[in-house]
Amino acid sequence: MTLPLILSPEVAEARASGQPIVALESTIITHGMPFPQNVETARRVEAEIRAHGATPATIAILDRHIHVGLTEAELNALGQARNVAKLSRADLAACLATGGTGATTVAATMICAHLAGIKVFATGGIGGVHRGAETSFDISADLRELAETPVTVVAAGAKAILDLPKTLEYLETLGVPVIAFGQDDFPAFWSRSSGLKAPLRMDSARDIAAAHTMRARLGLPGGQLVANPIPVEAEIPRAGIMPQIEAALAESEAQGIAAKAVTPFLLQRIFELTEGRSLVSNIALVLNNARLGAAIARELATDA
Ligand code: PSU
Ligand code: MN
Repeated sequence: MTLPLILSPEVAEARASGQPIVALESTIITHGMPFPQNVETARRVEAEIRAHGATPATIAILDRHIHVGLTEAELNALGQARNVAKLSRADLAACLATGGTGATTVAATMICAHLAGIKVFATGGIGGVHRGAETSFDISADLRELAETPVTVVAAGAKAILDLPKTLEYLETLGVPVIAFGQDDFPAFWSRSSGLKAPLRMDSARDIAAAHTMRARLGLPGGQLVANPIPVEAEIPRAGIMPQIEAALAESEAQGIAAKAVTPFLLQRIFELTEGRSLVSNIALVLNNARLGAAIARELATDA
């Protein structure tokens, strides 16, 4: 049985010659940002990774195959398509088996990146423990994936739409290293600080790569979460975004939004309530994560 995996020519070449590769998810394109900024950002992120010495590999499910590296046309079509499934660990195989178009979340992108031999993945934010999880049980499958699949994920922390203390507790329970980059605090996506200390801090891509390799040497499953704070000039401080976050959460609850729909609903409402400012910050932090992802991938390629 061969894997239903299609590497783009660029990714295939990079892999064959051991060059650094950075995986990218597609849910951020289909469910995380509006068109046309989603496609523009996806292209800019890819360009940023190339400019920093690595090959980008955007991952999506098209026509019964895991595509690792998308063409211009595929990216463009995905960015405008409707009814694209948001795929996590639970629905990845079903989508491949039945022929739907699917965008990969952090969890599904980690699985596909690992199947393609890619060790580093850059994105915006990860899913986490939702507020009220003690009654809803809404905990993103991204967290368990970090405990299982050996991919280092660079994100700007997690959004304050989530319960951040519970998210950190849960990651600790699962044995996932949470590494703040260049500061002590765990960042909160649009804001550089969540007000919480991160369990670990590292100040160089080299250290992050060495820790990734050491986990494998010790036979520990799973990856690492690198929490990279948004650049200062793009930050929306916590007090500046909390009112919109609270308003979006209240609407989500009043409308009975549940399960997979929660995160996309909140992102869209916060975009509207901040009159687009949240999106400007979101784009800046993804580019910043792409640069750090490329640097980590370069270190890992040197080690190999
Ligand atoms: N956070 C963002 N943008 C996103 C997501 C999270 O700022 O696009 C997406 C990612 O794909 C993440 C997913 O893996 O939402 C988490 O969804 P859920 O909470 O349903 O697990
Ligand atoms: Mn959920």
